[in-house]
Amino acid sequence: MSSPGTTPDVPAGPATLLQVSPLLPRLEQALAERHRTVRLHELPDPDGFLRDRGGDVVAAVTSARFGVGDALMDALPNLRAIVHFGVGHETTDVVRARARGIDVSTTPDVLTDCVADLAVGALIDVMRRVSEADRYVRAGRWSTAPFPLASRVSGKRVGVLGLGRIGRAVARRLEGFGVEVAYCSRVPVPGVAYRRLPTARALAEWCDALVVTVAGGTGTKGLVSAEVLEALGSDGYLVNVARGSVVDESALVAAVEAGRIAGAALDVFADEPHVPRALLDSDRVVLLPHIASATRETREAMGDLVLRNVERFMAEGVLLTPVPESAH
Ligand code: 8YV
Repeated sequence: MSSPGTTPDVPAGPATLLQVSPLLPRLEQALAERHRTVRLHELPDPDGFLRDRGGDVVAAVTSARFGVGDALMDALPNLRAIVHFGVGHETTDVVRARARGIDVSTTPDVLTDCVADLAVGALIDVMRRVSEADRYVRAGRWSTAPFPLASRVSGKRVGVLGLGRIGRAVARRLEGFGVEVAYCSRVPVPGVAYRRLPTARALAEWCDALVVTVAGGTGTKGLVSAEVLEALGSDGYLVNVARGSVVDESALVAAVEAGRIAGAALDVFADEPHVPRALLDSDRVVLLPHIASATRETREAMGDLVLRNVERFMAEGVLLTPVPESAH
């Protein structure tokens, strides 16, 4: 039972659903209307709530950004489901959760098209210098000199690092540009005709542009290392729509500063929303504020899928789109 004063704004009774982080307003409203929902991040004393009432929580809704960390998981002894808004789940230890009988879901498929659209847009942006050209016109420099030449996209070689749903959607789009695609994945991907290269380094050596679509987490941390960037070379471009952790950001900064790669388009960073000064100062880098899935249509679809996962769990005790065993 709660001790007086610790969680005054949480009504008594079994708390069924814990909202860990801010979500779309429409989703928050639906969760609150349909379930006894406690918004942990809005409580004046979240620790007090967890201490006194953590045992009431059976399901947690969170975002890919916040997940459910180990300490929070430990504070919820009766937790049975973790529902993520987003496809990434590296902020939650899924193996640890499963060992405790907690199932975990994400929002796959519904965001694939928008993330792939943005990856291709970012690739074109950095290679054709679109954002840089926009700044050039706005600065009134067009009348003084023609804009420098950029790099052709059509017909180039693009390496896709991680050929999952999003990587495949990027590759399919690039086929329309007459681009030659190769990939690197832990295991060969069945049913695709693209060439598979054994390492990130081999892929970077082969391609003109490396598009990172691999899942984040400890298994891929620093996968795009100084060595991989070196292999990409001074004519090579990097696009990252996956996670900042996949790229060794200090090595990237050094490579950009020294002109050891031609350019980079980044939607994700090691410590969001902080972007290293050297990247902010470079005209050869396209910087985006983690917006790959951020369209009205996709975010609504992600919200609906979160809700359907919660509904299914509350009604039947199982999740609709659980993280597959092979994904961790
Ligand atoms: C969102 C994402 O920005 O799906 C993911 O893993 O990174 C993005 O779609 C994220 O879910 C918002 O927290």
